[in-house]
Amino acid sequence: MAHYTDTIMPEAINKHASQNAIELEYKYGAHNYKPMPVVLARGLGVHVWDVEGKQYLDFLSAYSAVSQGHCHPAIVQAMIDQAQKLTLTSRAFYNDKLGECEKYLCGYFGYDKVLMMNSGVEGGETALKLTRKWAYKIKGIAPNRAKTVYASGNFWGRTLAAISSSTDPSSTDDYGPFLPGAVIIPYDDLNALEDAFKRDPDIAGFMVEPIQGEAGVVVPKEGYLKGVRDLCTQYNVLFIADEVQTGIGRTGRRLACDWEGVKPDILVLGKALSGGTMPVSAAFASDEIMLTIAPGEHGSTYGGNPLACAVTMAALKVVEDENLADNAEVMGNIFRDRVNQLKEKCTLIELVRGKGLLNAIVINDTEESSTAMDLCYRMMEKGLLCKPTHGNKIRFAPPLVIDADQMNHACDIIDEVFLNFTK
Ligand code: IF1
Repeated sequence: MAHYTDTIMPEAINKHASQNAIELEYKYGAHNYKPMPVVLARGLGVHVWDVEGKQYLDFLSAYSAVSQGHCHPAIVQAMIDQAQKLTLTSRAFYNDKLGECEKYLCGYFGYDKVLMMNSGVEGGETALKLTRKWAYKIKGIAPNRAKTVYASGNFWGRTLAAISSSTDPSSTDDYGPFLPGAVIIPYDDLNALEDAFKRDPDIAGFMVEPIQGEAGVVVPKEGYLKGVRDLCTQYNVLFIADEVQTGIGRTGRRLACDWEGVKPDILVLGKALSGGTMPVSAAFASDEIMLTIAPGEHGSTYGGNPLACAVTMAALKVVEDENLADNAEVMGNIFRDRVNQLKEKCTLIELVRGKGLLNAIVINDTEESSTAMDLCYRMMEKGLLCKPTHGNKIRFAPPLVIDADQMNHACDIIDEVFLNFTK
């Protein structure tokens, strides 16, 4: 049996407190991540501070979970208030927060019902289980025959069901056997989608990200989502929108699907649903779909707990009260304009793409090159935190509360690093 040496110890950084924290994680924690060598201790708004007190602009936002800004006072206060009353009852009993939150969520996103879970992947699993129930009880597909279509390059989490639909070896290697029933087609390809529907009457759902995040902020052609909606309607297949990363204002609209005015049959949300305070996810659907799951057939200990409900309502109220979707659109335009200006002077940049404040710069180098990571290290030294996604793409996703001065300051750092970059 090969004994794999662990990842090497991150390069020593000449700061004792940070190094101590890194060494503790290295010694006592699984090596399932390779973080950038910065140890964060505080966050507020768009800023975070490391243990030595250095300030950074956070342009990752915990992968779009901290959209309302770090430690938003209204969300934290809601958490404190509820935490001193009642945090968890399980669903064995009712509580005074879940119904209020469910009504708020259904009114906010326009669905009959919602099923609250915890992590984003649990939201996706809920959507997949609803699709199967609907397949057998409503569409009439033969037992254990239902299939769901996914787009290559998708990422909806790390559970075995999620990686069973993955096309990324780093998600799937050495984790088999996989769950059957996943059909993979190319992203942003309506002909491939219709061919799959025509070919296989056992297809019950199509789960898709309106913009593929992990794949490198891949924005589909205008009309793709409308085409998905129409084909799913025509072939009686559930359109499942995974908006865990694109939802809740991130792309400049309440939901990324709103850019094309389409309504998915099942909507999956997570991340910013709680404003980056605790794991909260949710699957939304019509009564016809949602009521295919009977009591005792799905759930989780913490799903819809009173603390999560209080935080979720506060977090969404912030998105509305502070017009964060509109701000994301305006600030995102500043970002892409500035990077396109930089592109005229810098051969490192192949292109910049995204919507709202979900953007990526594609670096003019191979996927295997270290250029994107090297640039991120330099930006980190200058006080801007971001990280590559898949090789040569750097994702830039700040909290949606960012203002024009902060955005231009971040772009000044990007300019300085890119224009002075040498290998
Ligand atoms: C990690 C990626 C991003 C997601 C979409 C569902 C989930 C995610 C569209 C599951 C989660 C996170 C997972 C996190 C890093 C981050 C990520 F790089 F992994 F792929 F954002 F792109 N749908 N994405 O993006 O939500 O269960 O994590 O709450 O695993 O390191 P979760």
